[in-house]
Order: sequence, then C-alpha cells, then structure tokens
Amino acid sequence: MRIIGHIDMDAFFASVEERDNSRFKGRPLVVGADPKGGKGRGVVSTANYKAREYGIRSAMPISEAWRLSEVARKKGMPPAIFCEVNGKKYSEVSRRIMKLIAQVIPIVEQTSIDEAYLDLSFLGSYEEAQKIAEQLKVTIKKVERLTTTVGIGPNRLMAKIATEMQKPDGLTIIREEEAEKILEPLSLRVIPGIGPKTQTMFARQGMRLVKDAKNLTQEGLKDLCGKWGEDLYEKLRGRDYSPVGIEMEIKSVGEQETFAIDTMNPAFIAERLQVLSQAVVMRLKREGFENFRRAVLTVRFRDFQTKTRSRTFSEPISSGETLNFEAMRLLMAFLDGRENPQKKTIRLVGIRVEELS
Ligand code: TTP
Ligand code: MG
Repeated sequence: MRIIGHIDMDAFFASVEERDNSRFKGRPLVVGADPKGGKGRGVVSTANYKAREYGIRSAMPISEAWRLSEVARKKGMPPAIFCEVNGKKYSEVSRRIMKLIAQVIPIVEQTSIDEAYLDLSFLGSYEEAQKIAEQLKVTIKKVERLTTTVGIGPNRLMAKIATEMQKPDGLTIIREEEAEKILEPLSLRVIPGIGPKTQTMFARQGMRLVKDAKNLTQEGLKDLCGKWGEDLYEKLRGRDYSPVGIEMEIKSVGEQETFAIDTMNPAFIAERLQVLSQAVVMRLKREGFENFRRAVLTVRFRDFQTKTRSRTFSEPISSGETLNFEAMRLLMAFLDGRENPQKKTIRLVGIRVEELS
C-alpha cells in the first residue's frame, strides 16, 4: 500500500517575518515589493491570512495590494504592513525544516521552498502516517515557531489536494476508497497540469468540475489534451502513479517578456530587464535555490532572429541587482553594432540563470 504525504508551510514568507518582528504580530502583513505609497511596481510574494481577508494574494501587483489595504483602512480596519522579501532568510529556514523532516522520513522530495512530498508507505497504515504527521507539525512548531499544513493520501495528487482542503495549520487525510468521490465536486483547476488555459478550454465545452470531465473517454481526453489525456483520465479518478523521491532536476530559472511594440529604446529595455531580474531571483529562491553562477540574456529581434549571450561568474551570485547589472552589460552588445549590425528593433528579451546551488 502506498501512503503519500504533502507538507506546505502556512503563508511561509509572511509567517517567518511575523515570527521575527514582534511589531507585525496580529497585523495584516504583505511581503513583497516596496508599495511606495501605491506607486510601487513589482508584486506581492505572499500575504498572511489577515491580509488575505482584504483580498490580497501572491503575485498581485503591489499597487493593488496597497489599494486594498487603503480600502480596509477607510472602513476602520487596520491597514496592512508591507515588508520586503528576505530571500536568504527564507531559504535558510526552509533548509532547516527540510532537515527536520528528513530526520523522521527517509524519502522526501522537496518541490518548492516551502513544500515537499513524503513517502509514508513504510509506516504501513494511515493511523501511523497520521501520528508521524502530527509529530512533525509539533516539532516544526517547537523548533521554528512556524505552522504547517499536511495532507495525506494514496498518491501525490490526493496528498496535495488534502493539504489544500484545510489550511492553515491543517492535517487532512484522504483514504484511497474516498479519493474519487472527494474529487468529483471540485473545480478542474485542482488537478495539477490544468492551468487557466486548459480550464478555459474545458469551460467552453461546458465542463467546470472534475465530475463533468469524467464523462469523457480516454480517447476523448486525448483528443482534447494530447498525450497527457491518458494521465488526466486517471487523475480525474483520483489515481496517480508518479513516485516520490525522484527530484525533478531544475537546471535553470528564467523569465522573458515580449514587448507590445518592437523597440530599441535603451531606457525602456533597461527598465524591463530590472523587473525580469527581480522576478528571476524571486523564482530562484522559491524553487529552493540560493545562488546561480551563469546569467544568460536572450534577445529576439523583430524578424524573430534570436540570440543569446551569457556570462559565467567565478563565484556563486545571489543578488537580483548583480543579475540586473550583468544583463545590462550583455544587452549593450545588442544595442550597438556588435550583435546587431543592422540595428534591428527588439521584440523580446529574456533572462535566465544556470548552475544553480
Ligand atoms: P505558497 O506555499 O504557495 O504560499 P504560502 O506559503 O505563502 O501560503 P499558503 O499558506 O497558502 O501555503 O508559496 C510559498 C512561498 O513562496 C510564499 O510564502 C512566498 C513565495 N511565493 C512568491 O514569492 N510568489 C508567488 O506567486 C507564490 C505563489 C509564492
Ligand atoms: Mg505554503
């Protein structure tokens, strides 16, 4: 019998900041870019649960979060506190938590800075799995003063869904025989792999819930989704055979942007590179890495010719500013004759980091 656990820290970045700053206690807290009185650019990394009551969410523009906080303030509720991202600190906390988990569970697969899958099959029963999960929650609370949510199920899919069912500080168990029925009334979005695009595609055909898509045959799903349809057919029924413990190798992290208009305006491109650099470093940290040793700049010209230039550092680098500086240096060759003798306008730029640690 397989028993799989999924563990996810609650409002991770915000909880660490609340823990470390007594003046944040009990207040709505937003971790992310500087809001600059509503004029700030960049996004929310995460918000604690109090700030989520105002509608503030991860990846929302920080200016929008500011606006929502102002709305709350005008209604007499406490405004949100805004706090910058301390990526290095969260990576360290994450590493310590993963160590605590590894002390009691032999097969652990970390999938992001605050998330991991646990193979609990060796415990032999859901009762034992529940006990170890409870223990783990207590240990993390005691050692790190942070709360976690755990889901337990017959496979990865159901373990993750169990986690989502009761947050924060939750522990939910879904047994194999309940899995299929629990999934049926849920939105198709709960199935990993169904993103906004696939969801829209299903919605156009009148399918919104898992149970709606269960009317399709395996062939029908394959027509809609390609080869992945076979896998999806199983997932819609709560079945997922993917193992825990085979770490998906993340070799690089990158972001790119296609401009609304092809351009050669250095100030505009520089500004976009800065935003991209920050986004790349943020994602790097989120994937559980601290450093990179190579920066790669991609430029696509108006005629779709695409070129890259890279720089490898002798030391591991962790800062977004250094990445931005390097990206700017690499960009120069595309603005003068070296990489762009015909002075073609630029359609897209991308930044990628490699050799991660
Ligand atoms: P999540 O586990 O998705 O979110 P969370 O831990 O803040 O909240 P929850 O209680 O719902 O689990 O992400 C973990 C951390 O990753 C989060 O604290 C901040 C960071 N993050 C971003 O920086 N940007 C994002 O868009 C998301 C989703 C997360
Ligand atoms: Mg989390």
